[in-house]
Amino acid sequence: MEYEELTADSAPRKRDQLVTDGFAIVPGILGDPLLSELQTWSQDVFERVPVDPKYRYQGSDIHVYTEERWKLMDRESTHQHFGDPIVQKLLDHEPQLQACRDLQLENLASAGGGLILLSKPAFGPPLYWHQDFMNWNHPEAASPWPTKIFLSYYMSDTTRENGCLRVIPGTHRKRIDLHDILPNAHTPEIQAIDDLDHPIFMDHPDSIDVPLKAGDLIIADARLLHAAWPNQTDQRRTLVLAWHNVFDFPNPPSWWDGDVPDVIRNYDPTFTCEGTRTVSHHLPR
Ligand SMILES: O=C(O)CCC(=O)C(=O)O
Ligand SMILES: [Fe+2]
Repeated sequence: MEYEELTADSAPRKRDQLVTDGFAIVPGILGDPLLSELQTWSQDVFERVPVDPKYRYQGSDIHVYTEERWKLMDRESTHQHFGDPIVQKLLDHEPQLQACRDLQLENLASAGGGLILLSKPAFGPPLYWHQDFMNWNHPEAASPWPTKIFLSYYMSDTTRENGCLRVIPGTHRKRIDLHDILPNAHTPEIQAIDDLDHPIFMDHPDSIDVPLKAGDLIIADARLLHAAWPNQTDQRRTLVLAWHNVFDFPNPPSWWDGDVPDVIRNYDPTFTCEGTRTVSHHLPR
């Protein structure tokens, strides 16, 4: 599939697609030499790291931080958590910064100063349907614009055959039946499911495949339902994902011309709640 380049015409359309569908794609943002460097580096990391069976559906769950953040964290490096200068390089990658400016993603900031390496090994299983939002009891969950997004790149071209991403457009703002049967993402409960015919892996009628070229930027709202097909090839399929905060909640984007829900207009900044991955009344049917 070919995706549209970012131009003065397409930028506002893509920005609106992120709002409406919950994701947007900007092709060709990560090229050489940084793409090759990330490919070689990530291969190297995976040669050193054994796959923990509990991450068999995600493939891996390796958190790599900027050196600055890693120093502040003051932890021992492990196979799963460490610092590396390549993280800052990616966060500062000018074409990515430019694309985000073009999409008017204001107040964009790395959440936690890191990236996550997710790798489906050769012949790896599918990834279950899930959403990654962690603050469903907060008025932020009802926001018509995104507040938490991932910026991701696949290290190889992806197709249904090697386990490309799948999404159900619009589910970041609308509850569907599938929400009712999903255990919380990346918890022991969902990791314990062994049956690949379980509905968490279903071929949902509203889902679409998102095949990408290596280095295409995909931006998605943390609330969006997504999954990945199994990898039926003998080549590893790796993803580099970085969580970001965006916009200055409760303030809408400068370009917002839609409604602002009452829960956000009347937001009390002293409000606090426990984080949760379980969807709430903030996600209406
Ligand atoms: O493997 C992928 O394509 C997506 C990974 C993902 O969404 C996750 O691990 O939360
Ligand atoms: Fe995810």
